[in-house]
Amino acid sequence: MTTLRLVLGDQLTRQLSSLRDLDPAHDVVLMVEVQAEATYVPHHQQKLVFIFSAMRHFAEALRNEGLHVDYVRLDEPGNTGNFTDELRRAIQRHGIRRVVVTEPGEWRVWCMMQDWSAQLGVPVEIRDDDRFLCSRAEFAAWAGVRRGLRMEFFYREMRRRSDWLMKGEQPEGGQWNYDAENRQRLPKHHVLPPRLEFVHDAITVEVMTLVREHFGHHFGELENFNWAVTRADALHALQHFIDTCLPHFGDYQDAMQMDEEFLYHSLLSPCLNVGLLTAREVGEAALQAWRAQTAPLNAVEGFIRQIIGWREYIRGVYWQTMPQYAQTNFFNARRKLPAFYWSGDTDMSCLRQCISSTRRHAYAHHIQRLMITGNFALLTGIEPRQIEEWYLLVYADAFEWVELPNTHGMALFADGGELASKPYAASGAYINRMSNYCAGCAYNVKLKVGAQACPFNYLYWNFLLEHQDQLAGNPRLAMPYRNLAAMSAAQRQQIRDDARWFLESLQ
Ligand code: FAD
Ligand code: DLZ
Ligand code: SF4
Repeated sequence: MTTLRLVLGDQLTRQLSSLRDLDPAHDVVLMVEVQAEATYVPHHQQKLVFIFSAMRHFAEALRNEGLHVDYVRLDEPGNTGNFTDELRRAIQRHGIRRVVVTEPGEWRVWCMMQDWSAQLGVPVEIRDDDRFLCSRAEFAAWAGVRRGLRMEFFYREMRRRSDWLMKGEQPEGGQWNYDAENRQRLPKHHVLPPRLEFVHDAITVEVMTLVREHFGHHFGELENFNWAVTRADALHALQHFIDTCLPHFGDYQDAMQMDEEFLYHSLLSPCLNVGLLTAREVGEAALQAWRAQTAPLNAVEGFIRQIIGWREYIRGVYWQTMPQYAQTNFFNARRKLPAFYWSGDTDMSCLRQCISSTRRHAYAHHIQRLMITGNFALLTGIEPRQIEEWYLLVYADAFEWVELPNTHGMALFADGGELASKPYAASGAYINRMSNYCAGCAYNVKLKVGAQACPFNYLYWNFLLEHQDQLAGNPRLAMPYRNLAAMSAAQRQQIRDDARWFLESLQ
């Protein structure tokens, strides 16, 4: 019996559950480039090149193994442009009796898959995606009756389960978390390692031409495309990170620096999210560096917490709470996304830096996403749906399972505290502490109000004033609310006036 095994663009792993029991003599692997996936949000041009090039390379690797791969290119005559119709055509082409697929990363596609069996007239088996260390069912069992799903407790559970950085029942070094050591600003004149460079082979060059032709109007620049698109390149990127960046990853994890987009970050999220690397091998490589004493504990723990803590937890929250999760809007935020999120054309140096990195590389690191573009959207009350779409389309690593909880829950607190115990709201003082952006800014970070004052300053206090009813009872915000209470009525009025003037000027 011929089985069709559909592999999606973010499932490029040879050990994928849907490929596991593949019969090379009879089965067909189907991969399709479809217009619907390229445009459900208008993805950054680099993200499209990354996904299509990685898909084509993966198909080639499967063929080299002797497997029968049916690959439908975007511009192939007859391509219907969506998963369901491409499956229907393939079922007819190959006389298929059964379809096997691995569960997708987005609720939207999950809903589509539920109808496939009925629509296509053949059984469709949907398998767990066991590239994750915690399955959806395991996360649901952990979440159980807990009211707030806190990452720290989930993370400890994952440390115990994986036995990573454990000494019996206790965490290695005596602490679960070394975050306090991981908040250093980059020293003056510090020399950073250059980004690893990848050569564009014929497949990537061909895909770049295709993307320019069909999606040249999408956000972002293609010139600096430099993502790993093969398994070999991804392994090279991993080794480069372990050798060159991991030793300082912890120290400068939260730092930001003018014209330095990458610092000591791994840049591995696109590879992890499409399957060119697995979370297990990435975590084990970091552990190995710690055992070999080439990276310190604060760096390795910090990195492992991102991989088996945040990444798995975010995915768990997504599947545990969708589709209702995306509908919440705790602060009733309604503002339109400002035009400079697309152009980078703003006098605020911090936002200009992060948005230009996003345009140039389809990348910004975590603190830029959370404390600059995310913080600004939170303080100015941008409608969650609009800023979520922005995050989903601008980054090479963006898939809804990971983008949505990070944006909706962590950056915007739109879930009212399901994920974070308080909003990640911050004034210019935080940005000035963690970066040198303010030195090149038209505004003055030291001024709290007035035309020259840093907008993050009055917007921060205005945010707390506006949402006093919802937030004043939060024990983690007791200190800023005490500071607010100590201000005179005139000071508070000036904050409100400056914020109103600024918000009006945004439109
Ligand atoms: P590093 O700093 O080197 O971290 C190592 C790895 O840890 C990352 O590759 C990633 O796989 C994982 N990781 C770290 N933090 C998180 C996190 N909060 N959630 C999940 N995984 C994490 N990450 C995405 O992969 N896709 C997204 O669409 C995405 N959207 C985000 C939106 C917002 C508003 C915020 C605040 C964060 C978002 N993140 C997203 C998380 C994080 O910013 C990126 O994973 C990280 O910047 C990727 O760069 P890196 O590989 O250099 O990460
Ligand atoms: C993101 C994406 C894009 C742009 N294009 C394709 C595609 O043409 N074919 C494909 O199989 N997958 C693509 N993807 C990834 C899917 O959108 C992804 O599988 C879903 O986001 C669900 O995880
Ligand atoms: Fe950003 Fe304010 Fe600093 Fe300017 S002064 S870079 S707006 S934090």
